[in-house]
Amino acid sequence: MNTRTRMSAIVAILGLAGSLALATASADESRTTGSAAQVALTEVARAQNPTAGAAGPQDTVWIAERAGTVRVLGDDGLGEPVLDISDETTTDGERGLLGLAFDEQFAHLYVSYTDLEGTSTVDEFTVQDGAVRENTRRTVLTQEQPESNHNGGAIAFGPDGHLYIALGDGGGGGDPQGNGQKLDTLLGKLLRIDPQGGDPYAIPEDNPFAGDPDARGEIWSYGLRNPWRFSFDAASGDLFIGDVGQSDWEEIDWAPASSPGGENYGWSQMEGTHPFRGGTEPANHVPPVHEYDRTGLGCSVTGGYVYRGGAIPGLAGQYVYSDYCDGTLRTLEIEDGRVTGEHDLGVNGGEVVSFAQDGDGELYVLAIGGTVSRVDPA
Ligand SMILES: [Ca+2]
Repeated sequence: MNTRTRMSAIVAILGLAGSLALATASADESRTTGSAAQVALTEVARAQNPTAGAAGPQDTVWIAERAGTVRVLGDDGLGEPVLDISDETTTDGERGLLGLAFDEQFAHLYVSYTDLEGTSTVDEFTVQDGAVRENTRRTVLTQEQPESNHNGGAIAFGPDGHLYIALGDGGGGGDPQGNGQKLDTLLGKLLRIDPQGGDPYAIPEDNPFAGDPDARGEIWSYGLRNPWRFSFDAASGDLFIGDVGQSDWEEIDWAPASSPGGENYGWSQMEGTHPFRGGTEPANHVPPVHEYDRTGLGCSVTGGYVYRGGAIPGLAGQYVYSDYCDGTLRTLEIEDGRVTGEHDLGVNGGEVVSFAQDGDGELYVLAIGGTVSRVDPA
């Protein structure tokens, strides 16, 4: 199987192919300052279609597998499943177990998945002594999905202690319902809720649309197409969102930790910095801090993390990301919301679908084909 055929097969497996066109070519780096950090990828485990990972209790890393299992990374790879919801999800389209997160004290585990009807679901479990208590399960939030693609699915706690949930525009291609710009739907949004503050959750009073009768109070920011992966800088608290493009532009969105929320990232009036299908740029459009086209660097951005580990000093403070179709690890240097440097780390993680960050700030690269690799110094 040649590379292109193999890539096409893999894209079909994840179901991203509908809106994607694979491209081969090389593109010049437009801005490169200094030299890239010297890194190597060390395979630390094999997983069954890993989709997400999170730092867990007692310095562990927990890995979510697409079909519905969660396993803990140990010295000899992944252990036996510590949670199994495989009879409650499917892997058609872009569905499956798509995200997991712990709260700050590792008191609760949250999982994000599509249920048997394709409905995006976030469930909560109590964690005691490092173990999931399955009889404590509670559904926190659900959102029906009109199509099987663009589910988003990433979840993470922010530095403010609230749970952020990324939801795609509902799918179908081109945002046919215009959900990205509608404030009366959770689709095409990044949400912010307090899962412990109410039943099933509370809306923080300082959310940008809390109390607005014409908007959903859960919305933190909007105008997103498929915010597949997002993260907070563990040092600064700044927010980074990798928003997968429709057909031309992959983008990374950014907001400072001091943001009051309400950012409009433009979709589906805009794709990156470009009007989409005759769209008009919203007056409050927050353009991406970085975008790239489909002429060589890939076709589906995979958002990562700002590196805050100690093993690779040359990588400190850089935002590490990749692309599902390209697999190359790349970094951005960002100052005050502006990209001041771009680097190609010269290593390839395969079909990179996700990154994970452990309690020490070290990064892991997850490829849908099954490898879990740690980013090490070369
Ligand atoms: Ca955008």
